[in-house]
Amino acid sequence: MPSVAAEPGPFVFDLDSTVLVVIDMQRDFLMAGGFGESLGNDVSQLRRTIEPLAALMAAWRAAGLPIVHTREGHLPDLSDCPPAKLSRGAPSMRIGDPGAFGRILIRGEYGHDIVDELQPLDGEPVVDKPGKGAFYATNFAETLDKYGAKRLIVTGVTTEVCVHTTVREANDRGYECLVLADCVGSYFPEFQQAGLKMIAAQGGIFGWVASSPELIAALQESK
Ligand code: TIU
Repeated sequence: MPSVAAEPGPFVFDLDSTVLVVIDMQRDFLMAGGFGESLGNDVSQLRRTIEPLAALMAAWRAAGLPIVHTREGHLPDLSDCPPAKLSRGAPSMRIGDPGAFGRILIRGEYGHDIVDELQPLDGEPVVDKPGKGAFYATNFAETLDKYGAKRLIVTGVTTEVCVHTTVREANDRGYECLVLADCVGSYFPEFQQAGLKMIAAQGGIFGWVASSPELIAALQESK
């Protein structure tokens, strides 16, 4: 079985039971002038993940392996958005308000969709989620079951928010998660660092951490 050099030790995976998960690589979070930047965030911290992630997705697809994408967002009538989430943030920057790329984090709007560089291929599932974690109020678990998934390669944004929530949820459900440091991003460098450390600490309390070139190398060796 392929093995990836990782913290806290090698991550060994099976090509038949491992899914690449790409979390919330949406224009609202990543594009200059979008929602993320309007909140005062530095989107370059997230955008550095696009290139390595595109390379990893190409290698993963070339190996014939499955990718599942997620998007955070809400129905146009906001009926799936808890009032406590909706009332967060300054007026004019709230979910559902008009933003540079359509209504912020609303399904069907341009800004809610995935950046051009990482668009899903036909047939790759896209799981729409109202929360930070991919399991809550979605068909993510059923989607993973269809692929017989036991292990997840976790990528996307943001490290300490949707990536962490999903990894924690997955860990409790029995999945082994490998998080790729160069393919996850946070607006806050200190959260990126601490978020990655928290995953692999204590013997891998939530999972493993490696970089995408190491995973791509392991894939190529397994051919
Ligand atoms: N996808 C995700 O992480 N949603 C967020 O709202 N992240 C922030 O860091 N704000």
